[in-house]
Amino acid sequence: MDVIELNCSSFEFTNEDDFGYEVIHIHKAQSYDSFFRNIMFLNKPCLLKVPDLVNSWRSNIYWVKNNKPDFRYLNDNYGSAIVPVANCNEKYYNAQKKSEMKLCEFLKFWEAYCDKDYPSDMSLLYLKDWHFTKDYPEENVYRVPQYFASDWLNEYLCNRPDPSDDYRFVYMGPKGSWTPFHADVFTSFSWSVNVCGRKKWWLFPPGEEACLRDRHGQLAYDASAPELKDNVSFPNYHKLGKYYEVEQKSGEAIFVPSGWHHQVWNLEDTISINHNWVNGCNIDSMWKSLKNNLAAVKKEVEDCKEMDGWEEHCQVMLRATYGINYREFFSFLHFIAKERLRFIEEDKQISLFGDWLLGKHHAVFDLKQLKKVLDMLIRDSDAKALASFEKQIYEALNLSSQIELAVLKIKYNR
Ligand SMILES: O=C(O)CCC(=O)C(=O)O
Ligand SMILES: [Fe+2]
Repeated sequence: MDVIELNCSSFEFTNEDDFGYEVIHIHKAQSYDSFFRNIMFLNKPCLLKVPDLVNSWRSNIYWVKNNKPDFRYLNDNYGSAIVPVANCNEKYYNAQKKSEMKLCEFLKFWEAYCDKDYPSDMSLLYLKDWHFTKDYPEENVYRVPQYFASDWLNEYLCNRPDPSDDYRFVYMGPKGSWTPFHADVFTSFSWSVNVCGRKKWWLFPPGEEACLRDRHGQLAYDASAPELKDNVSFPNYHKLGKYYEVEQKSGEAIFVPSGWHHQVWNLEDTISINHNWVNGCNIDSMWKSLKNNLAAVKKEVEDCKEMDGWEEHCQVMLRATYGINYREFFSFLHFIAKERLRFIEEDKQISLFGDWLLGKHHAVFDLKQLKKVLDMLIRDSDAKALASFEKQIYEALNLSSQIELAVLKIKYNR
């Protein structure tokens, strides 16, 4: 197995020398270290045209025939799977209407849609967010590229005693299917690789989305809609600054940074693999967004602030609207920190997604980043106000000291 190492652990990462954004194109295999420092840590978008990235993937070998999805293979092997499908022509609140169906039904639609030459008057279905690896753990249809292997979020979710939903997906859709304007869950990163087909991406640097809010503050559903140009409905659209259009071809990978809003179109019949993930480079961003979401919840229910258990109630609402609350966030940090400490102190190796091995320097980086967030959590006034969180604050304090000691030991090689 290959080890993912980060060179010079003593180097303090800063993002002060960040001179703005361009979409970086990588044409050949780059070192993990270089991708980590120059792209992921600086939160810059990137298109990776690494030769042969997908050539050995089973999905590339079996799911594709003559550069098109192999409907027959997919049907024969997974036809009975229940998959989530969006209707790209039907808006439901600010998203596409979603339903579930058997994969064989979706494939039947897709084949007919192609045969009829992609008619505009037919429903346009898009299979998205299929937890394929969870449904078919033995299939091993792709290998997580090393650049994306440091993935705390799925590492945590997949190792829970009750493995809940992960963030590892397969997308399949005909030419013309698309994903509305959005930013990803928890301000996570996302990576996406086209097994076949092509996508067009629009990527908006953090903050630009404010220009795509309507006069009620609602985010645009379609960033390309003509009504955005209407000054009354979208009063800030004229202030929109630079955004990026990227075409991602078959076999190419895209890295979408934290907090970047995006919209995506399939330019051909496309199958892609996609993960959302969080690691030491964007954990602070997840923490900030958790805090912002709690602030929004508190504002919403501030008129009953005097009620008994109001803080607790806000946490329940946070869980319902954002997906996690403080307790779960802490349990996530705790799990990753313990794993890294065991590795450093007891040499218990950590195998990452894609069968990459975590290097010692990387584990030290992870621990330092974890400590920063734990220290913010310990000092956080919302956390302190939460009576039932007292034990977690105490544990966070403990963990933070353990990390400090472990990092010092490594530094002085004891
Ligand atoms: O490929 C798509 O349609 C959407 C993918 C996406 O939003 C993502 O990877 O974050
Ligand atoms: Fe996304």
